[in-house]
Amino acid sequence: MAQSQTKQTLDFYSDIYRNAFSRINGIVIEGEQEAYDNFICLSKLMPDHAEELTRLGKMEFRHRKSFEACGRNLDVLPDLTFAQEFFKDLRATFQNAVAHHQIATCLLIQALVIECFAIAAYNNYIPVADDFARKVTESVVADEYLHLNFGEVWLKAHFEDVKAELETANRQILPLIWQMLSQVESDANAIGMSKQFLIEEFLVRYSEALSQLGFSTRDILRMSSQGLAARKSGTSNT
Ligand code: PL3
Ligand code: FE2
Ligand code: FE2
Repeated sequence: MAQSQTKQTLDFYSDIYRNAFSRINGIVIEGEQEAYDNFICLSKLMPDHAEELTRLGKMEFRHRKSFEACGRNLDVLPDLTFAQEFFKDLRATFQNAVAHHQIATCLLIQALVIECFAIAAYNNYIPVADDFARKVTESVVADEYLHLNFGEVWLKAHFEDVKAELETANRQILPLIWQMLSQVESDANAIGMSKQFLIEEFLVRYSEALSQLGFSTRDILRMSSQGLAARKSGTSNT
């Protein structure tokens, strides 16, 4: 397959690789930091689950440290300024939901969308990673399934009450995710990953999660393709 062909030609110490990796590494470090912040916010919004959410947040903090080690191992400095800009809109959307006490929206953003995005990214990175980063990423991705599961369990238990809120949140968030994927496309290619695989893996994980909650196939297809068709045909703002 295309990924393994690319792998043979990757030079982890070339300028091209290290330059792209400084932004990708920055994104995953900042992404783990955002995830930590989001779980801490959630622990305040959901006092009954505060202990578990704090525990999940601490895992994200360890992930950040692990990915910092991956950058150091290749002697690459993560571009955190770029990464903060990359997450800006997603962060603002989450913070707005926090301000309005929209727990379901917060969980959709962090526990479903961001975690599915991370699982898709990490699973695609593992086959093309250097040995050190591969081991790190394998152990990180195992944790991300637990984070996804937390959101699935809570949202499923409150499904009828939160269904409409989730559809609205989905409409807001998915176009941002497609935009973020486009921004990272050329750097992801330079380190041996493909945008198409990222989209596919994201859609598989996200639609499985929506189905767990109780959405119908029709709902899932409508929701998971939100903003995708419009972007392709050149129309912005769905
Ligand atoms: C949740 O625990 C962490 C969220 C991190 C989100 C990362 C998204 C990364 C998208 C960029 C694709 C490149 C992946 C490279 C993997 C090292
Ligand atoms: Fe994480
Ligand atoms: Fe996570």
